Amino acid sequence: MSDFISWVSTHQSRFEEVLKRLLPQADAMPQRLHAAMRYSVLDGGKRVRPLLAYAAGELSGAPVERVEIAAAAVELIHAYSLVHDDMPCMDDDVLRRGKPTCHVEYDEATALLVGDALQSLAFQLLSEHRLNDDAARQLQMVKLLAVASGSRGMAGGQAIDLASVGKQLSLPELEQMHIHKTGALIRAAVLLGAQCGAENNRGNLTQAQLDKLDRFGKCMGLAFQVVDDVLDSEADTATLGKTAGKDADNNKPTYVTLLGVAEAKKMAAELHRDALDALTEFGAAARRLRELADFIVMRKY
Ligand code: GRG
Repeated sequence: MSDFISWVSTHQSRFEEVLKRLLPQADAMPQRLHAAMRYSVLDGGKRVRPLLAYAAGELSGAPVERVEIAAAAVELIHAYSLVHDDMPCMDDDVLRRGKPTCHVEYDEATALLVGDALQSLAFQLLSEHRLNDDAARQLQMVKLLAVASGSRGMAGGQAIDLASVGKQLSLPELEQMHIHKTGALIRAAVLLGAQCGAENNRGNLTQAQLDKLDRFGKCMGLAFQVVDDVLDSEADTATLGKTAGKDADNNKPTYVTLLGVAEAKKMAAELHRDALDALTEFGAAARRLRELADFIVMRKY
């Protein structure tokens, strides 16, 4: 097994335990809601955002126990967005992470509450654990995730997405949609991981360095979506663990419908290169972030 694959699998397993510990237990009242929350979050997903947070934390020298709280907050927001996105009022999908979607396994009202409760839990985690020695910096981190998930971030991107069905978008318009819908949370994962300050403050990066990481996150957020569009058009449902070809079926504009597969792949490669350029000054300390960038553009699911 390559060193990177082993790093990924160690961190995925470790993170699963973190989530199991942080989520409410299924036998605690209200049991059905808690069971549905655990069903929607545990045992599935690539955990790309938490892995990016771990890698950014390694780069900044942040204590891993702090990084994984921030990573969990981001993953809970991501999980909530998937649960809501799959509901009949949005994408109306029956399969997610290779199993029935939350509203199919439980019911629509429960799925709505699962999303609400996961979002609240994310902010509870960010506020009840010490993530940075500097309280003002920690408050900025809470704000960062709030903006990334709200109407100027992921939820706003989703609103643009819903409004764009059946419309012809220009490339800049499509880019704006995805920078918000998918990119904002990926960027937040990188920045939050990096800002979990070490007890001895070694973890504090300069603003210029954080800007470089932000550039990396922005490029990889968009690259992730371009690759997602290519996979949606090329891969099968069994490999993806979610319904393939959904965007075309729903008459949604994508990088593939706008540019064609070959140009979309070229665009992903350019974004990948720009992302790696942003890491140049970090040298060997950014090794895991580079490897994750390679994984994101080369992934098959
Ligand atoms: C409902 C507020 C709200 C937002 C929904 C994330 C999202 C916004 C919609 C999901 C639809 C979608 C297919 C988005 C494209 C990119 C994406 C986020 C894919 C899923 O993320 P992965 O591949 O999933 O990281 P896993 O299951 O591996 O965690």
